[in-house]
Amino acid sequence: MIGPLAAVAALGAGAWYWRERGLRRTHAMAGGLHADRALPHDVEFELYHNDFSLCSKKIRMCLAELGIPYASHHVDLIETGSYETLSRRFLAVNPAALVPVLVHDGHPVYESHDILLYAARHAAAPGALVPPDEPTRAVMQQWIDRSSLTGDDPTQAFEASAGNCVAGLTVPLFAAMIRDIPTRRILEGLLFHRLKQRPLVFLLLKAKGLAGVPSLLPVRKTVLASRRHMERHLDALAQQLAQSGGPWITGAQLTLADVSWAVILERLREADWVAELIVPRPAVAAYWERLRGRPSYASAMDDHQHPLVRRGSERIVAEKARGTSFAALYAATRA
Ligand SMILES: N[C@@H](CCC(=O)N[C@@H](CS)C(=O)NCC(=O)O)C(=O)O
Repeated sequence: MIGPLAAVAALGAGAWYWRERGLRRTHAMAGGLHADRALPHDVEFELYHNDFSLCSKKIRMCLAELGIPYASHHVDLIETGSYETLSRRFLAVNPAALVPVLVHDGHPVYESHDILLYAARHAAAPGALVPPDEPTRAVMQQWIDRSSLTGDDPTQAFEASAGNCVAGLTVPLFAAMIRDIPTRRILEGLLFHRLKQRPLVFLLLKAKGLAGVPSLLPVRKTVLASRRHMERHLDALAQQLAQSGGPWITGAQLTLADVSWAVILERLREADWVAELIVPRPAVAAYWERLRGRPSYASAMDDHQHPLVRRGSERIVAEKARGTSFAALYAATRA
């Protein structure tokens, strides 16, 4: 009797999976406004975002600086609880299953670096966050690009992008946070995520735990390589601040480039890299202090502290204090 029952259950599960897979198909979406897509909306601007997500923080800070009010839709990532990005409801908003998404008058705008420029163009105060002259705008763009999280595999472009390095430097925080997430929720990612490598890494980090991160050789190499390249990006940032005369990246005006770098420095704080990467660079430390003094930083970052991120940061501090190979990973500068 068990045989036929098991066969019926397996058939049912298979049928469910094929149906869901069809309904939850994901694919990459080009950045910018998609005027051809219409979404339900209540107000002019709506933001789909996540408390922890780097790119979401960037857009929250940008909208706060521009004084653009928006309706907020928090969407969970696996790190904050579940793959809500893979739900049918969210895939209708973004078939790429990524946050953030800005919706303007019912039309979605994808890719955070494009959203920044789009939002600045639609701000009530003309010229806010964007320099008036073309050469300075080009410098701003160069620093936005250097801070962007690009490509399906961030580990492929450490040289070009500090945003991608941040993904590598966040690995300890991922490991610390994923401890609180049930395995079955990560498995949902294996079934439906476009990039299976991501849920696989989370499963591995969950199995090994925070203390086990240094024993995962490819992961250790990724952390150390991202750290090495981040040092170079931060040195370049210090140089740029000296060259522009500050207090901001392009000079006297706070721009979209500063908003993009604020979230990188904030993530270094969350993953407890401040002593290793920021403190040794007084110009960067002072720049970060100036950014932290902006009300927009408080509303985009401090007011969105997720309890799982806070707990994850505390676990990293505690593990470093134990002086194990995990502490050595933070102290090491070479693979
Ligand atoms: N290039 C995209 C990257 C967006 C992105 O990777 N978003 C992350 C959060 S920061 C995400 O939604 N991840 C969900 C997942 O990979 O499962 C942008 O700048 O908007």
